[in-house]
Parts: sequence; structure tokens; C-alpha cells
Amino acid sequence: MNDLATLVATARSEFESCHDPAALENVKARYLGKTGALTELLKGLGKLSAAERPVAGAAINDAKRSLEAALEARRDALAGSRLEAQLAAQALDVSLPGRSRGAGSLHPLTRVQQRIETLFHSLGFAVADGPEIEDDFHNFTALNTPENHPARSMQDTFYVENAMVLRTHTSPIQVRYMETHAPPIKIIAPGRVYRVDSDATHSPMFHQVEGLWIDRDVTFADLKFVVTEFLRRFFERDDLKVRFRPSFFPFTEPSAEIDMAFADGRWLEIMGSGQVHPNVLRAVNIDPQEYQGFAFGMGLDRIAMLRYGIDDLRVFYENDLRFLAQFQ
Ligand code: 2NL
Repeated sequence: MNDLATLVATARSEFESCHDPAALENVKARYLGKTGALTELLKGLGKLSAAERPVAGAAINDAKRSLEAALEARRDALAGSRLEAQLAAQALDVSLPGRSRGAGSLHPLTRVQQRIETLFHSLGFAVADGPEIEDDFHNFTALNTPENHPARSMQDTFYVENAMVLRTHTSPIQVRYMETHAPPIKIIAPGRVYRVDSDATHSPMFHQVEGLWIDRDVTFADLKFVVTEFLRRFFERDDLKVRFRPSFFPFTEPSAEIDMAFADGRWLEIMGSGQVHPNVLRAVNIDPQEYQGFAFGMGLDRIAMLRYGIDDLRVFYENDLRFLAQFQ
């Protein structure tokens, strides 16, 4: 039975050299299949004598069992290495740091608005809010703005249905506050405002902060103190210079344009202000004989540009992350 031993040895080594299950099943068919080498040997038993048959039969069956065992072992080994390859491919390194989502940040205009609110809060001012779509009375009439004033024209202001306007300043917030609160009144009114205007330094939507302090004896001297104190704290410069230039607004009398200068001596126009016009107080049923005070208004976008050294207003509204991510 030397041939049988050779056959078994050859088959085993062929099993071992198979590296994928399909190849292994092909080799198996050549030895153990219907027309396989071992199957043919079993079929040939009939030709042997009765004396030879049991010995040869037992030997062939032994060889068959041994090949079946070798086949099964090789199948297991291939399945095992396939699983290992899969596990290696999907390996998870639990010691790696987690993937974090980048933290967002506040828009620079929001940061500047919050800073202004904090500073005025420390000077005793509350923060008031109101609608962005206003009626003619709160946006213009109550503010002593004449019928023919250019701010009232469709060229300068966005009109929506029912004679409503997108507010052109945050003054109507203060008008509404005076309608619903008795003096003393000490508020700032930050928010979005709208004008028909668009270039590098003007956006159709921009931001304003107005302030209002009404009591029995609030004077222009109080205005000078509050504004100077605010600007020095906002720009963190104790040596910041502030000057008041005579000007005109329909809603204040007298009125002043406020300029400021850093140490370099260049003057910058930064806000408008004045003593609240008696007609404005009358429009909200406050007696101008009893109460007086000041108001001011500034562009938030402009003050933010100065604080961060930005020369084009449009970057605030483009939402380019390369710009916004600089304010983390
Ligand atoms: C500017 C000028 C100003 C006011 C706003 C105001 C509000 C009320 C009554 C009186 Cl309720 N005045 N606001 C006063 C003076 C100037 O803003 O150049 N803003 C950017």
C-alpha cells in the first residue's frame, strides 16, 4: 500500500498549499469527490479477491478518514486566518484621542455688542429691545422728524406693507420704553437697523447702539462723562481724547457729534448725541418742564471695525470661516 501512502501525503501537502477556501474545495474534489482518486480506489475493490478485499478496504477507508480530517483542519485554518485578517483590517485603537467637534465661537459683532452691554450695565444702564419692523410714529414722528426729512424717503428707507418700515435706527426702542416706563429712565438700545445703502463701509442691514438717560437734572455734563468713560473703557485707553462738535439732529437740542483720538492724535468721528428734544418727550407724555436728559447713537459695526482693525465692513456679513475663526 505504498501508493496509498504517497497519495495521502501528496493530497495533504496540496491541502496545505491552498490559501483560499475555493482552491481547497477544488483539491478536495480531485481526491474525495465522486470521481476523485480515493473514490476510484474504493470502486476498484470489487476486482480484488475476497481475501485481499477487507485489508485493502480498511486501508483505503483509513486513508479517506485521514484526508477528511486534514481537509477539515485546513478549512478551519483558512476560516481562522480570514477572521484574523478581517479583525486586523477593522482594528480599533482605543488609546487614540477622541475626534472632537471644533468649538464654535461668537460673531465679532455679537462680542462687541455684549462688551458694550457689560460696560454700560456697570454705569447703571439697563438693556432694552423692540421690534425691527416699525410704524411711522415710533420710527419718525415721535422723534420730531419732519414730514419732508430725507430719512423718510423711499430712497433711504425700506418700506414694507401697511406703511411699516424696517427701523432706520434703534431710537424707536427708546420711544416705546418711554411710553411704558416713567422716569428715571437709563437704558441702552442695541440692535439691527436698515437703510438703503451698500458699499465697502455701508451695509443695508447694520447695527446700532443708542443710549438714553432721562431724569430731573441729567445734563450735557453727564453726557460728556458717560461717553468719555465708556470710550476709554471700551478701547482700554485711559489717555483716549474725546471732543464734542456742534451738530444737528431733529431729536436732540443741542446736538453734538462726538470725536475721539488715540495717542497718535488722529480724530475719528465715533457717535452722535445731544439733549433730548422737548418735542420727543412730549410725544411720549413726559413733561419737559419736569424731566430732561441726553441720548446718543453709534454704529456698532464701525466701533467693531476700529476695535479689531478691520477696514471692510462686508467681512462681517460674508460668513467666511477663515475670518470668523479668528475670534475664538
Ligand atoms: C448717530 C446719531 C443719535 C440719538 C441718536 C435719540 C433717541 C431718542 C431721543 C433722542 Cl429716543 N435721541 N437718539 C440722539 C442723537 C444722535 O445718533 O450718528 N448715530 C449713529
